[in-house]
Amino acid sequence: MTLSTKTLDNQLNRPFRYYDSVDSTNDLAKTWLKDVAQAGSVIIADEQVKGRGRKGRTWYTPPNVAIAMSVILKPSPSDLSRINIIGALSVYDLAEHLGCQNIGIKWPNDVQINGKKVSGILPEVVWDGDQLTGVVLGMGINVRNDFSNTEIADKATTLEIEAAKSLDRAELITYLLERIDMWYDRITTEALFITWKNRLNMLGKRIQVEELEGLAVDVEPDGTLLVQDDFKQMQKIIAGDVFIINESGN
Ligand code: BT5
Repeated sequence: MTLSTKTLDNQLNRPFRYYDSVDSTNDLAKTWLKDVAQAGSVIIADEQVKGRGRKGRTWYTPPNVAIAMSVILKPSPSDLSRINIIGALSVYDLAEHLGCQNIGIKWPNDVQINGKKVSGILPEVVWDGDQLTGVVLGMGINVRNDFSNTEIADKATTLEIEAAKSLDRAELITYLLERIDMWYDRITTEALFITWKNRLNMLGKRIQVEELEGLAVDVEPDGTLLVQDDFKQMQKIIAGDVFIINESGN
């Protein structure tokens, strides 16, 4: 079924704005947040023409095949580092619910299935001076994209491929928002952190993160990654791109 305001209206019990095509749902959500949107409000688009990843990278959202959405949240400043985690856990839950196998979270925010990326998360924080206005949790999920003949053909996958069935995006969005609400209610809990930690797919492996190579040893409750370098020094990594070098950690 195609996405539309009508199909979503029947399913979503929250303020939402749906668009056929946007530059980036995160940009619209930030504007709505500054106009005093209620927490839990969501922007959804069928297509993004300037979808963003981290560090100015492109996130592909062609029409009819994916989910692009940005959820407006108003956490306390001390919980900001957990918004990313809530996004990744909710997509993981969705993939599990659909019967996908071999799901993992690659630190900090990629949800992978069978080692390929199915979703990316981009939280963006909005401040008014030193006051936190809120945060926009941007989520991109591949549902039935065709990546053949693209440069990410061997790195990206979709929920329809991995679940081996056709899927209705409005139903997926409804389920995802339920999971986001559930985890958001538990934002300060140990359970949220432990579940995320257990779902990470690179702990115990030799990784490269930015300039550093070493053993991915652990994560801290604020999401920081601990990597033991080759001089046996523990390095704390707050942000970066992880590449798994060796499954055994040696
Ligand atoms: C991310 O960045 O993974 C965060 C993506 C967030 C997208 C959502 S969609 C709704 C909201 N509105 C936005 O404008 N953004 C958010 P990063 O870790 O930097 O990964 C980007 C890289 O993933 C790109 O450089 C490509 O290599 C790859 N990529 C791009 N599109 C992809 C896709 N659809 N599926 C898998 N990989 C993709």
